[in-house]
Amino acid sequence: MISSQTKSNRYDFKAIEEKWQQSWAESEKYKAEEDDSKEKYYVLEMFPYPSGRIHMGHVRNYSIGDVVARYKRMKGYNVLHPMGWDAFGLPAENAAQKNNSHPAAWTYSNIDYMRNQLQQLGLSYDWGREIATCNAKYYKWEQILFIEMYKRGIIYQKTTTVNWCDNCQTVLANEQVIDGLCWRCDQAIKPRKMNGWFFKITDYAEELLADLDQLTGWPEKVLTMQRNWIGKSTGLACDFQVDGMDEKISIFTTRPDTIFGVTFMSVAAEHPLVDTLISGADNEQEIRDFIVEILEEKQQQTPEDEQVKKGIFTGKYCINPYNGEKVPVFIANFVLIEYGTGAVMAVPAHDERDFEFARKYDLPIKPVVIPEGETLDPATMENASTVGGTLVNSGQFDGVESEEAKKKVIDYAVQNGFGSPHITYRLRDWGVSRQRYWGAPIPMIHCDSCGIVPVPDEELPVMLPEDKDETGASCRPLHQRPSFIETSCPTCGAKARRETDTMDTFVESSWYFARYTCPAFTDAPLDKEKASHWLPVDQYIGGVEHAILHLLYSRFFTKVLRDLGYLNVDEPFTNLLTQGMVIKDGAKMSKSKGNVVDPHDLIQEYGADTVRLFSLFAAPPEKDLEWNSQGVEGCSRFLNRVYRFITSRPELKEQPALPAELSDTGRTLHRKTHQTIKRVSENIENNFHFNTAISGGMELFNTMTSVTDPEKDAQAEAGTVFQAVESLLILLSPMVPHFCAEMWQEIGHTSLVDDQPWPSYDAEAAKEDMLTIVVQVKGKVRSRLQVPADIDDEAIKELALSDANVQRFIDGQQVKKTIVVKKKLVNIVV
Ligand code: ANZ
Ligand code: ZN
Repeated sequence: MISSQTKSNRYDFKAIEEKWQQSWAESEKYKAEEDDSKEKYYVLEMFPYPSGRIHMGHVRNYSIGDVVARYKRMKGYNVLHPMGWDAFGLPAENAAQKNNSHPAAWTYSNIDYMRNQLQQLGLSYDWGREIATCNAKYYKWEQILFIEMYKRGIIYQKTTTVNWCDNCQTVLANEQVIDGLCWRCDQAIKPRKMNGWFFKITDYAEELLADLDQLTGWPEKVLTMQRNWIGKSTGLACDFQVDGMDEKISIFTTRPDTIFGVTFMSVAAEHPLVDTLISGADNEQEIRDFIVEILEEKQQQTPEDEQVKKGIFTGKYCINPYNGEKVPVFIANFVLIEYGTGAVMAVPAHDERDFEFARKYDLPIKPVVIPEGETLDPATMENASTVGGTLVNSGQFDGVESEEAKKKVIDYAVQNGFGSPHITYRLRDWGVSRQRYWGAPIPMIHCDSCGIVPVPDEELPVMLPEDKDETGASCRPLHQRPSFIETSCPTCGAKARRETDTMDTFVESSWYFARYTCPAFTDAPLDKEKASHWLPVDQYIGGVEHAILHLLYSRFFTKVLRDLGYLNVDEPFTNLLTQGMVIKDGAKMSKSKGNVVDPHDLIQEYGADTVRLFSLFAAPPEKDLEWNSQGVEGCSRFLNRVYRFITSRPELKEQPALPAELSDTGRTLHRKTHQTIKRVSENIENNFHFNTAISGGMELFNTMTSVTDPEKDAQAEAGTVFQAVESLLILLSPMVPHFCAEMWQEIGHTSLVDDQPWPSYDAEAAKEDMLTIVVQVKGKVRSRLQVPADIDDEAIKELALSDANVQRFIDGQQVKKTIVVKKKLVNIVV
């Protein structure tokens, strides 16, 4: 690809990078310690799953984080920048099965390999704080937290219908079911009833929602996604008596103003009253078959699927408590059991789904809210009318406006004791049980007489059995290992069974950022003093694919940890940067698409600094980065040019001083230097636009080469050049740290570029020179313009013609000619 000649022309990045990596490691350069004399800054990138080797997405994410860390250090902050491994999960089991090895062996060897790769990138981590979540030293504390949460009532067990994949022998989260198939193996999933452990995240729904308002450093789109996921709705919960039965159906509605328009009732197939409602019906079997049918369809479809609405009459009626009307009760496929009360008062005139349903089954449509200036005729309506208006056919509420009516209708239910204001969240409790091997064991014991008993503290951690199981297989799930299961009850001593579920791996990633503050602490999950010192994370950086669950769970855990007394913050991440994807040929780089560029090869060929530079230069962090091999070449060429510039000027080693009086050429460079300091600082500080910061550095370098061009007469003084080189190295050192460290010493410094304070610019020096231009009309001086020295003739002409005084003297006459005498004079002929 590259001829040996151009290759030999390159600086020896390998030697330089190894030298500095070793030096940083030996001196523990990036070790973080609490230090109250400096302001703390905690920058964190989402930790990787140790899949085997790093990919370009990692390079990008970690390069961005490293620039922030290095920049903040130079700005005088005490920076915490840790790294670790999200090390539990299914791929390790699959790999172990395939290679007949153990998930631990596979995982730890991947970690070793990837740590080495990250070190080759020169990332400034405090490696002393490294965490691997599969290590019992980590998950022991997670088990302790689990028990504390259980004792506080934040964790409970319940039976639910789960998505079960027979092939993977595991429960899948809804997000892991794609078109009814397992995301991993593409087999059809089946519903299955199981007992599982749940975190009561819904207890925190309101706080999780309200506190989003304080996250002003998060992208708006992520806040919106979080809000929608929590999905708060306010309205009325009220009871409809079942006609002729001693049963009530509770509904939840966000449109109490439409209550007089109810013409039927829809309940979910799983609704607990269904059985009672239909038993004894003439067509009971038909109804039961229908229920089975829609339940099966439900399993196959994802929430986004548009489904054909269908239902069946139960044979029963219920009574609208507001007007005493009897309406038929249907079982309908679009009513969700998980939401609200699992039953919906149907108002076809004002709800789209109900409208469709009513047309299909020929049910009455009764408009009760009339938008201003409209009439609604049920016979001809083609859609529901979903906007507000004035109430009609609504008894004592006639004439009231929708918003007002909502309140009045709710008040009426409260006064008469059949309903109350109600808030519903879309958010569900977090099911954390997994039936896999490679996860943190849930530290509970089941005793026939004592029920659920937490494993006593002194017996923690409940270690994941590392040996092969009875069958010789190394990663069978715990429920298939009798020797793990059998235990005795900590309370009564009788024979008991260990819980065999392991935790969702999202649990580990929900609090690792806190454990980084005290990774070696052995008394408790967290050292409150240290955690309080460092948290919240000032800048969190990661992929937008984690915008919902990981961030929501981390926020939830932060609040729980606060309530358990471990933390004194409400939110974990003050600022969030979601970086775009790395794409090639129009698609996200991925193994399955076969468009992967391996950073390992790039590092070998160009060096880590070039790879970092490219990933920072090719796009601003929040945008997608399009892979481009010329871009990498360009970055490599740039560094090589800077290298040759510096190394071919031995006079720089003398560290010449800035002359007291600058020549014109010198001033040009001096000005560019200060403009660049300003530009790079602002681009980093305001929005992390490293790409424009880097082009600023490149421009400065171009000016450096042009003002030292031996072909030209005027050359900048050595002192100005020296100052420009110094600034360039400092400004670029967060991005290309090895290169700048080496070049810094190349220009005679014994200090480290890392230890240089971030430069501030001199506003006076950065100012463009101004020129005074005389403007003449018909040969008489009529105005003087102040313009920047580098202005072009066209711009001067425009300025002159639009000048108020000049306009006055042109006085509406036609301008025949405008003559510009370079940088001196404009003559206007009319
Ligand atoms: C009557 C009504 C009339 C409704 C009307 C809407 C418009 P959001 O805003 O998303 O919270 N609903 C309630 N529980 C449901 C369930 N388990 N499955 C499916 N739909 C359910 O939606 C609240 C509305 O969704 C509720 O208000 C209810 O329909 C329906 F003109 O009640 B509404
Ligand atoms: Zn017991």
